[in-house]
Amino acid sequence: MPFRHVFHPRPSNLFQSYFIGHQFADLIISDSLHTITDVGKTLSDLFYGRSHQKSYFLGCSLGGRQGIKAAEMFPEDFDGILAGSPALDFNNLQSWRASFFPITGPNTSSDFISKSTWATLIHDEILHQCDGIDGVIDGIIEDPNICNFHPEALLCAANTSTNCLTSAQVEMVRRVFGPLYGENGNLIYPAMQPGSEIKAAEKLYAGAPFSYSEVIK
Ligand SMILES: [Ca+2]
Repeated sequence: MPFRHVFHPRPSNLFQSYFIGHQFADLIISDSLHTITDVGKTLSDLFYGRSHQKSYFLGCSLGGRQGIKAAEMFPEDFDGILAGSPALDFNNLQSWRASFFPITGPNTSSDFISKSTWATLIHDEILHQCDGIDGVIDGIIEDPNICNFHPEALLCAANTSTNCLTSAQVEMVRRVFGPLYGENGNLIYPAMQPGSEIKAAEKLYAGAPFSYSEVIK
C-alpha cells in the first residue's frame, strides 16, 4: 500500500501517532529497498547507454540482510541475490555477540586466549581437521557446518605448556564454537563457524564486553 494512502499528518491521539509512526517506518524502509533498485537500474542504463538485461544483488552483513529482505518483499527486482553473512534475527544476533565475553573472560585473566593464538595455533588445527573435508587442501573450509572441530587435540600434554591449550582454554574454545541457548533450553543463535576465528578474535574474543551490550546495561 503506498505511503500516501495511509499516512495522515495530524494524528488525533498518542495511539494513532504510534500506529502511524510504525506504518510510516515500515513503508519508508520497504519502499526504499525497491526505490534504490530502480534508481540503480536507471543509472546503469544511462551510463551504458542501453537497457540492462539482468539484475543481480550482492551484499554482506547488513547488505546481506538487505538482500534477504529484497527477496522477501520484491522478488521481481533481481534475477539473483547473493546474501553473504546476512545479519538476520538482529536482537538474538546481538545477544549472541555479547555472549562471548563471559566465555573468554577479560584479557587479563591467566587462561585468556590471545588473538595470535586464535590466528595461529587454533586456526591451523581447525584447518588440519577440516580443510580436507571438501576434497582440496587449500586453506578454505568450503562448508563449515560439517566441520566438527575437536579442540581437545590441542590439550597440553604432561610437562608441556607451549603450542598447546590448557584444559580451561580447551573448554573455552569448545564453548565458543557451540550454539547459544537460553535458560529454558531454546536456541538463541546457532554456533560460530570454524574458520572464522582470525577475524572473530579481533573483537568478539578480545576479552572485553561487546560494545552494543554496553549501550543497554
Ligand atoms: Ca579445503
